[in-house]
Amino acid sequence: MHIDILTLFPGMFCGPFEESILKRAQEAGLISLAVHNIRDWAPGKHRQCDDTPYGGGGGMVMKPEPIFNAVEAVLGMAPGDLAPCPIILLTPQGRQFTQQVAHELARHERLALVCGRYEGVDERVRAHLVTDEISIGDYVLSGGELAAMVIVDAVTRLLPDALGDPGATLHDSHANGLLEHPHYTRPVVFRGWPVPEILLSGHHAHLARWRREQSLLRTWERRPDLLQEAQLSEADRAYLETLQAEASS
Ligand code: 9D3
Repeated sequence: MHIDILTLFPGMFCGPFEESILKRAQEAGLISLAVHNIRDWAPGKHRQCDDTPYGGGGGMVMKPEPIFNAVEAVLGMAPGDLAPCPIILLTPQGRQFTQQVAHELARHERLALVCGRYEGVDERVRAHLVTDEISIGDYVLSGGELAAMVIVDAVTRLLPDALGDPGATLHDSHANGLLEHPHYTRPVVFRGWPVPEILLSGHHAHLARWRREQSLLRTWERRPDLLQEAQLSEADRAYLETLQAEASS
């Protein structure tokens, strides 16, 4: 997979792309990331990329020309060409990024991520250049850069072999629609707090049921909304009913 990122702040991407999974995935040739400075395609001596909004009201708006020029050059498009890959604008007005959207994006060979700044981008970028608009959640960021990093991270770890373990993403929270059971490692007693006995017992069937119930308990306590969509067995439903009964007594 190849991801082009277009931004006014290319320096922001240096750290995150050079560590851990993203670093290894690039070294392994699973993914290539190219960060482009939109300012390089801005015309004029001052390479101005923002301007005041028509109609007034404060703040600044990203000019369309540098963004169109940058995207067309990077993707090898002529003006008016059909987009050769998804061209995604990161904006608070986009559809919300979820694990499902990450899976959807991971199916493409190439993506272009356009990072908005200031109050937003000229509407003609939305209307005539981008093919998709994504937000990472309902909070106010300073621009699309951190959102682009979040998307690159979530998509990369879905690429086959990115984690060295083909099954690893199946266990992820949200992959099976429930929160995860608690995890413990050595020492068996830490500051007087022991690891639950069941984890040491070797009863594989009991352990599996315990983990499933811990997972259901956590989800019921913290994210009951997730239970609506989760795949639940009869045993799962029976356990949830005991929780419900305890709570209402
Ligand atoms: C003060 C301006 N805002 C009114 C609430 C509108 C606004 C414009 C631009 C708010 C934030 C931004 C910059 N944010 C992004 O470009 C952005 C973003 C975000 O803020 N939250 C979640 N996902 C994203 S993706 C891009």
